[in-house]
Amino acid sequence: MNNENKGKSGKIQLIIILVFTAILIGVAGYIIGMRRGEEKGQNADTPKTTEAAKNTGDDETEEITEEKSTEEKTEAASEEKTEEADEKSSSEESGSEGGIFVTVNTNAPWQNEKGYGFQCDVKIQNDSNKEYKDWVVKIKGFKGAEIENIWNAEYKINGDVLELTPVEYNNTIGSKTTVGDIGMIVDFKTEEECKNVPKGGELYVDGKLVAAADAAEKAREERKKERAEKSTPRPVEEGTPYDNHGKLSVKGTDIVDKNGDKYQLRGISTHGIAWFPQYVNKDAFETLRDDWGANLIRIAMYTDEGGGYCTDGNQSDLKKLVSDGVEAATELGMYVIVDWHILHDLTPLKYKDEAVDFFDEMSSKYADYDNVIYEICNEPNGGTTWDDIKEYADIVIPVIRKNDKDAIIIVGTPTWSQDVDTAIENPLSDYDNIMYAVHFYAATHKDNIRDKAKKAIDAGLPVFISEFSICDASGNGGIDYDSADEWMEFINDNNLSYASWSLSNKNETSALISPDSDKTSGWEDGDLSEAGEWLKDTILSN
Ligand code: IDC
Repeated sequence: MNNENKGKSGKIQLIIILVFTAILIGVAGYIIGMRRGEEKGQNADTPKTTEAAKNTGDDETEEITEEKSTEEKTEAASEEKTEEADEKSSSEESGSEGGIFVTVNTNAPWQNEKGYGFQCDVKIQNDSNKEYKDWVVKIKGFKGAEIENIWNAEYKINGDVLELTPVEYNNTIGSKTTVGDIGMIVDFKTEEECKNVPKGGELYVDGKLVAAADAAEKAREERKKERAEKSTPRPVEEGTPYDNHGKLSVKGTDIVDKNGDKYQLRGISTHGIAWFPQYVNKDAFETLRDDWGANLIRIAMYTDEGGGYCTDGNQSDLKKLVSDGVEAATELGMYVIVDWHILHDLTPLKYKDEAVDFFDEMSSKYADYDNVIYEICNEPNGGTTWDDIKEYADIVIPVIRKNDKDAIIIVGTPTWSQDVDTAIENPLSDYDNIMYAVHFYAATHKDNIRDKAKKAIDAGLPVFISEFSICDASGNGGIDYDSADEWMEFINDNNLSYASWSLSNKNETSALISPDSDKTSGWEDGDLSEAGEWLKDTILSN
């Protein structure tokens, strides 16, 4: 055959193939159209790249399903969305319910011998009723990356895409659970490349896309919109909270202000000040007051860990931080809790002598400050009973009262400040202005803890939610928005005051600042974590 004939017969073959393909596509499109009752069906020959799969509009459904009907599935095409996958990641599904999302959190990069390194954490949150097995996560932007170290997943890099696969324990993602502990240290040559890693990843199961890379981001935007639609903005007060409300006291189960009107403290707790001292600053508190509507700051000083006051911490540095925080809050007319943050020490009796000295010093220093509140034991746990706590409180409260006759004092309760009901039979009735701590993490604690809190309130105990978050009790994991809403309703119905954990950019769900923002005040919306965004909206509205 001469070249010309070769060319001709080549063309004829091509035409036959095209016609045949077109017929196949037409038939498939017709069948799908009938099945779905829709009238779309073009673009059958558009190769579906993973990039295109990020778009979650309805129009894509046809492309994907039709493409499946051609015999020419490339590797990329075989990973395309199926009809089912598309339905899962449609805007409807990526709302607050029923979805599965992959979020990617990156720390601010640091310089190292490879160029720049950062920690990258990957979370797969399954809010759906389904269970997913043998998953693959794909995250773009990894060309030229080197993975120094990875935990809780296997990886490979294909061109631009980082591919993560499970290790044994997280191979199955149960319904309503979150795999929240996958992380790695990544190096790039330039800082720019580090910052280009997107905030979301795609999730594949059996070669099908079940979550698009922007599903989490879209769901977050959607929720923000819903919150804005549902809520009424709180009127802006002229003057500072303290100017308007002055000295607070406890009346019945409520906090009341200088006029005797019921008052609610709404605020933010620092993380451990030894770990995150940079957030104890006046500009930060001012941002929280003016942009978030907060009237309360809680200064959390761990006693037994991470530079703990009673262990390896530098006591004078820690006291300086507490005092900087109290002064800043005072100048801004905000209320401030000085929190003796017991946790690993289990019982407050362990360091009661140190507590006595500390609260003696604090309460004499702040005797004339009407905006200071003392929280004398964050979270007793490990079998510590109410009687143990009462024994401690009966030692520490008189020390404070000697200096400060009427400051509000919050007392922690057994089981990480959950079993407030155990104080009902034997309350601290010898003193005024005492409140009992209830702490919750909305994804873990629900009606069971609310019931205890209600029981205590009904029995006349004033309850203060001096720490909470909307994720699980580890301070990490997925956010449970429904549970968070139920808690806020309970809080507002009972005029409870609250402080949310935590003012930090730690790479954990409860941190209110996004891990890639190192701003220590003046945060814009893009600097906030999802929990931060929720809290800001919540404090700002009723
Ligand atoms: C957590 C922090 C975490 C830190 C840990 C140390 O979020 O970064 O490594 O403490 O033990 C509490 C505690 C609070 C915990 C928090 C989340 O009061 O100190 O902070 N939590 O675990 N009670 C319930 C949850």
